[in-house]
Amino acid sequence: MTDPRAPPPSPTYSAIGAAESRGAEHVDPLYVTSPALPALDELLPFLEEIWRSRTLTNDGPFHEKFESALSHYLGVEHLALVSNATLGLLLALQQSGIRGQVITTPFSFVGTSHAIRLAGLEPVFVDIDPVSLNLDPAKLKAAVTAETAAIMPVHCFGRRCDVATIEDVARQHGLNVIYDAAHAFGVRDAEGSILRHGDMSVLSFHATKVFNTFEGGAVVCKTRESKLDIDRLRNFGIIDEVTVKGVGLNAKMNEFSAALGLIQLRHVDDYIARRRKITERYYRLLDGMPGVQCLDPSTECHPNYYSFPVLINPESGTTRDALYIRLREHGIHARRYFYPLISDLPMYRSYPSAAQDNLPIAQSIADRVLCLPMFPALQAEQQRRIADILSPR
Ligand code: T4K
Repeated sequence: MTDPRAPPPSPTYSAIGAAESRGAEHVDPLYVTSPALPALDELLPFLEEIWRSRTLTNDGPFHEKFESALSHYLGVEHLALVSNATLGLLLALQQSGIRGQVITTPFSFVGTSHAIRLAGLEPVFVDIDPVSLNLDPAKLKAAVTAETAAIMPVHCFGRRCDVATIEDVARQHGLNVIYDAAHAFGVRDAEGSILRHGDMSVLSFHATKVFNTFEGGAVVCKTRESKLDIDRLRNFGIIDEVTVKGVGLNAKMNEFSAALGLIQLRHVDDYIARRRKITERYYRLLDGMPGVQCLDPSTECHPNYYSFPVLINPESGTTRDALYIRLREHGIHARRYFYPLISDLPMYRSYPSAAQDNLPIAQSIADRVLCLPMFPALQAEQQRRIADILSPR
């Protein structure tokens, strides 16, 4: 019997194969992102240093320097490097010591809910706001019960959550707040980094992010004590040769990633400035295009231009999936982040909060969203080509 919650038996997937075989020989593929890297020459002295010292991991000298330089760059006091954001989220939940349910968004990368489940907790999905694409504050308030132990909001696409309401709700009910800030590197509001909100915020430095160390991440903590807890838990809970406290795991950043991170910090302002120009060009190119809706630029924050999602509405005269395939026929690999919703995936769809009528806005956004290529090296000519393909035939 067909599962009613499975993503539509996809004409899409077979069509993609056909699209690729038609388009592949004519054009170089253009992906949704392409990692920004420094010149190899800049990295070589750091690699020579690692080869000389033979310290490859476990809190080496580059790790120490990068942790401190990154805290300074981000304007946060307590930060622990980790090997990726998924493990960072898991460690943050472990450190909080909570039991029970964690309110979160279904409109995110699956790693968000996986971390909750891996920590032995239960995700409770709450619908999103149609403008911010983050947790809807009113629905969040209504969803809190005696079982709720924490909130894990996501600053989706680097757009800041309604942090004031989230923290009000958390204070009233004594809940932990752990932000999934995987997309939010360098985003600031009027008072400083948005990573200062909540008990912890977790960044990703994956290849696809604004700031990459191949793989990597960081947990930004409110207090020094919790940072020291994360330091310990990311290294199996080891305190010294004979003492282990808590069931930690291996979530350490290695020396290569830390060295690369130090160099990437020299360039990240330039990467973000380039992303900004690309974003502005997209707004100009897509202005007035029927049915292709750009998101409202965030007015409260200094953004990082991580992603360029558009919503494909009926006035386009076509569907999101048809445009997705049309782009692929021309070698352009836009992505449907985040479709399907996490709540529609097999391991989550039986939770009561995953019911589709509980999440109408998230469902509607997931069906219409398309993330266009966005990375610092994207050329104006490539953007014009994308806009031409998107425009109504
Ligand atoms: N929370 C949120 C909200 C997240 O978005 C993520 C990750 C996490 C938590 C977990 O963070 P980490 O544990 O990863 O630190 C990608 C990334 O793998 C994932 O990190 C990211 N979010 C998610 C949004 O995107 P995929 O499966 O879509 O990636 P993939 O391999 O299809 O890559 C997308 C495109 O990027 C490719 O078409 C080409 C380009 N690319 C990718 C890689 C890996 C490159 O050019 N070079 C590369 O090395 O998940």
